[in-house]
Amino acid sequence: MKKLLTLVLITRPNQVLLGMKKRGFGQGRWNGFGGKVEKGETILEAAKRELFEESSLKSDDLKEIGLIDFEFVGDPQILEVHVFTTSKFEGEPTESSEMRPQWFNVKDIPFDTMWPDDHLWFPLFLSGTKFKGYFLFEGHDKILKQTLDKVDSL
Ligand code: 6OG
Repeated sequence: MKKLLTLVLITRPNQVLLGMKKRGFGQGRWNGFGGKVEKGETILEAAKRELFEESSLKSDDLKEIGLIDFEFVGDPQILEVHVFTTSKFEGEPTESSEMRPQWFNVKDIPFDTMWPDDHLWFPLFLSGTKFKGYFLFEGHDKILKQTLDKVDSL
């Protein structure tokens, strides 16, 4: 059983935009913008929609850079997260009911307040390297197993 999700990371020179998740899955953690792919939309359409809903930003330039499968002990559902990035966007980051956006210098990314997988693959994202990963979680804080590979295409 797989559930498709999106995650969008917006950049500008030496900075990345993250949102503080205010409710739901991942509450209290900084993350990119995204959510579930709905029936009748493509993964890219979902990525754009969630980006706009959560940050008020629009982009027609999202590039897929990563694909990560997350499994949680005791849960048969695998989360298949499609990670996109762009530096071309329109609008001003605006707080939504889900997310409070904030720019971070790439040297000051708040990994302590993010999902524990992020510090492993962010260096690949930040260097423009495409990647595929798998993380098995016990609860929301502990990674039991992981794979992470650079790929030429997703
Ligand atoms: P909603 O359920 O709120 O979308 N997501 C994760 N992101 C990271 N960095 N690490 C994880 O490790 C994640 N699990 C899920 C995908 C959830 C949002 O959170 C992302 C979606 O953007 C377990 O609709």
